[in-house]
Amino acid sequence: MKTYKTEQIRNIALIGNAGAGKTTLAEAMLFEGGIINRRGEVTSKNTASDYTDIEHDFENSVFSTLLYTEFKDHKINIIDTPGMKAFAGAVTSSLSVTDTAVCVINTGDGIGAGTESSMRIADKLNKPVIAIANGLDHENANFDKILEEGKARFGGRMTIVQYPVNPGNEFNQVVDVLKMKMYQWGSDGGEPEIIDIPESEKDKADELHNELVEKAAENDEALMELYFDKGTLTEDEMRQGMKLGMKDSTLMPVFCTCAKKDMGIRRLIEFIINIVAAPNEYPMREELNGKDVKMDTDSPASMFVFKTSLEPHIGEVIYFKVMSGKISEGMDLINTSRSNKERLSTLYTVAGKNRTKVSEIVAGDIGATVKLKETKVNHTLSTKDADYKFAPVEFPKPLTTVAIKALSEADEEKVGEGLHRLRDEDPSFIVNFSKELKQLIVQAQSEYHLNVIKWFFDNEYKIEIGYKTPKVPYRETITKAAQSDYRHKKQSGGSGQFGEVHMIIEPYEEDMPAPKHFKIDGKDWQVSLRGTEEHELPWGGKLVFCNCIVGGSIDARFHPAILKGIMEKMEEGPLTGSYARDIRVCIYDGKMHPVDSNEISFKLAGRHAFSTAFKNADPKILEPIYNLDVYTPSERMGDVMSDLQGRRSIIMGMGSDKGYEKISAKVPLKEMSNYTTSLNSLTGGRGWFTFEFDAYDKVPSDVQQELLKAYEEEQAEE
Ligand SMILES: Nc1nc2c(ncn2[C@@H]2O[C@H](COP(=O)(O)OP(=O)(O)O)[C@@H](O)[C@H]2O)c(=O)[nH]1
Ligand SMILES: [Mg+2]
Repeated sequence: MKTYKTEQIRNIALIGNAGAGKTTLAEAMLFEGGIINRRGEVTSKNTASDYTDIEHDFENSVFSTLLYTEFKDHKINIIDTPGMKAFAGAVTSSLSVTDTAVCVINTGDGIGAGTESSMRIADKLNKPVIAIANGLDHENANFDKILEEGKARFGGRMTIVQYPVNPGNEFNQVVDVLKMKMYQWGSDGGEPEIIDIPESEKDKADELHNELVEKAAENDEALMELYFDKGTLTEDEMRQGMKLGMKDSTLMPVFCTCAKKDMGIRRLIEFIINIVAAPNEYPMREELNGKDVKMDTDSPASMFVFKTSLEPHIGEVIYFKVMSGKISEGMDLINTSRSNKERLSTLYTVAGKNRTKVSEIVAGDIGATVKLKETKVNHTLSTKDADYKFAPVEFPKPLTTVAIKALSEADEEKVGEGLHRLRDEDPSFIVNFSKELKQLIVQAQSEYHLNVIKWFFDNEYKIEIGYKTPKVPYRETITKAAQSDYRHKKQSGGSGQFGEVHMIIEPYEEDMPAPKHFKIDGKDWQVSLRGTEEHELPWGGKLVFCNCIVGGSIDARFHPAILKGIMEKMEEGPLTGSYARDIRVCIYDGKMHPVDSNEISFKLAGRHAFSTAFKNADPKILEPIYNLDVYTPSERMGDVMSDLQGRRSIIMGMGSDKGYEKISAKVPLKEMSNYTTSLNSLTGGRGWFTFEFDAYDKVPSDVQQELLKAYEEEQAEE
């Protein structure tokens, strides 16, 4: 294969709804570039992209796929992304290493929720976008509707470069208002006939041409002046203006294709070569060691890993972008994220399932290697001296949480291993074992995302797993002061055990005054404070331990044991075994025995006294409350609202944001399970949300009763 210079490289990502035609478009682009010599079909499971078993089973892209095509002395790296919202992680990492998003829209269908979600990611990462109106041969292809919907959702930036003359089954003509020519294809697509715009289309073409010229000129004063002087712009001037408009997200040029019949592909490739700049013309990815990195071949070599995947017969394949210098076969680099050396024994340029060995990959280009020791997604490899470390891809936060379990206990360890392997490949889900809940927790983007994990366990690891709603990390606290004392006494043979502790406990609050006087059940108590220890609890909240002992009734050497006893009970709350928090304990009296008192005795006395006091202090269960921001199309607002009300939520605010209604609410975590699925079905997949832990709050008394009952039953079973 030819070696390319940085200036000859273009990096794009195909984004958009599942079924829009991205994988088919990629196939046509490879075919046009001569990379493959016949076009596969998604339905025949023989495309260059979508080549894995799971994608064949799901009949959908699940991963991002690296591909490339070659055209007129340029190499275009194409990353085909999966369209479903579940795979937002793959869209994010793909856009992070490419310079322009090519957003494919199915004109026989509609914009689609996956398109919107991918576009949100492209916008967040400030990527220029080219829109493709694909599937113009569909019987019901409706170009105008797509344009109208697109403008409503993505703003007025959608600007026609091409429009179809005869959308529908017979589709084969496009008017190009940049070139001011008509393109016409034979039934096999491929190379078009370029002809003059027929009289019947002239007025429309002129009008759209002027719109495009204005849009191209509006981002640059010099161009604007030229336009006023001459009344038009040359093709080159327009390109220059369009480039600027795309960079500023004020212009999203619209092209027309029928990917399935290879119509409009060649023109699209040419446009990409002309309008997408070389990778070194875009801002450099942030470097974390404060180095000034240049994307040129003279700089020290470095590469950034954006994807890994385990592939049959070849092992783990590591996909990377060369950030600086040249990577050559046999080179040793340092993984600066792990500080170990890695040898790049084999380098590939990749067209989906087809890999070609190359001896060198230059700055800006994207390739793959194998047999690295410890290199994972988001790692940087660089020369030792350069010591570059690029900012990691920020993967989307998971939105669905489940507990996962092997159906057979013997497989438990393997489940953990399998999950970690999958997680290495897809950092948009998170795995951890919760010591508190005693459950293995998986957080993913959606239920569909969880189906992918299940598929791997069923088909590759051959381990049966099950998902369950995870337990809620409740907390316990008290709402009034209570007093109790406890004597631990044991006489067994020789030396005995003796410890007696008297305490008052009360709810802890920030900045509360020092303890002095209590009134408990009509009785007055006075204490005098000697010392205070404040303990931040690992599970949130505080335990404040006040020494109010007078007359040395308990030696200071036993205080740590008393604290330990209390802490043990805090860790396993008296109500439901959940962590307790926000309590102030005053130890004000007790008794020792000259011989039998020891640490264990005081620990037990502390523990029991605390437990009794806790139960008398009007204890309450606390639940985690989350701040939720939901975005919904306005016509679904009512349904989304009433669903939220059914989830014990408190609406905090409402507003409009980019054509969406935004609802902010506080919702108990317990009510959030299955929210991704519910919101999807309420909004036809278009709604989305973000949520974040806010605080713990008391559960309503009916919920408390339910939880106490459930805990009792659970205890009885054990
Ligand atoms: N009629 C027609 N079908 C298309 C076109 N592009 C793709 N398809 C079909 O639409 C289906 C989904 O295409 P695919 O490329 O997998 O979409 P992706 O999910 O965006 O990757 C496949 O069956 C394709 O053959 C097109 O331009 N016209
Ligand atoms: Mg696809």
